[in-house]
Amino acid sequence: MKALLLIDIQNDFVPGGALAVTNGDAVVPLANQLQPYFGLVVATQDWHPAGHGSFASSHPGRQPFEQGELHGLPQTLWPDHCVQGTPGAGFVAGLDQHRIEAIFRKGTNSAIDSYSGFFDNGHRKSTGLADYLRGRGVTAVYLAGLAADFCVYFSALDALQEGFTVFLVEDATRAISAEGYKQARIDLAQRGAQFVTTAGVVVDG
Ligand code: VGL
Ligand code: ZN
Repeated sequence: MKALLLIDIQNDFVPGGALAVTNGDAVVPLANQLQPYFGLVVATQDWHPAGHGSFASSHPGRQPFEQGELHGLPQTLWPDHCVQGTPGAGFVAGLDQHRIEAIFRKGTNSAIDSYSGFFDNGHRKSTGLADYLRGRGVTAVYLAGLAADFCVYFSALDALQEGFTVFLVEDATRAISAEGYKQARIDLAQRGAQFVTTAGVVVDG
């Protein structure tokens, strides 16, 4: 069984949002088009408490996009984004939500960031996503959403490590940094991830 994982298709990651990914809104119609081809659709949601440790605003004198540290782990410092219950944390209005059977929230602990939908960045705590997928008989996951070089990338890495067959629906993602995604793509390919397009999924069923 194959599942579609819709990663962080939230207002703060599309143009007009606090951590807007260039053309991030372009993934929305593709995410909608993909959904009927999957037996299971799951979404992840970046869901930070106010004052989260990944926010530059929590580090006096530091600016967004600088490299910092969070409890011993290297941490990119972000603009405040996806604060629980704010409009920025909501799913993009155009996203078809009626097939989404479960939503896995992450980044809820102020002391650690969580790019992957499976684990926090220190791999200390599971979100339960892998067990949920296995419980539903899923063997292959297709990833779409934002951002290709952060939450999609790290979700794909963990999905591979958890033993799933991993497909990235490449036209249905956008990156924060083109250079960052270039490196991420090489790494994912080396680890056995496969790259497909929305049209390919739709044609092959
Ligand atoms: C993300 C940076 C910080 C993402 C989340 O969804 O890719 N990136 N938080
Ligand atoms: Zn975040």
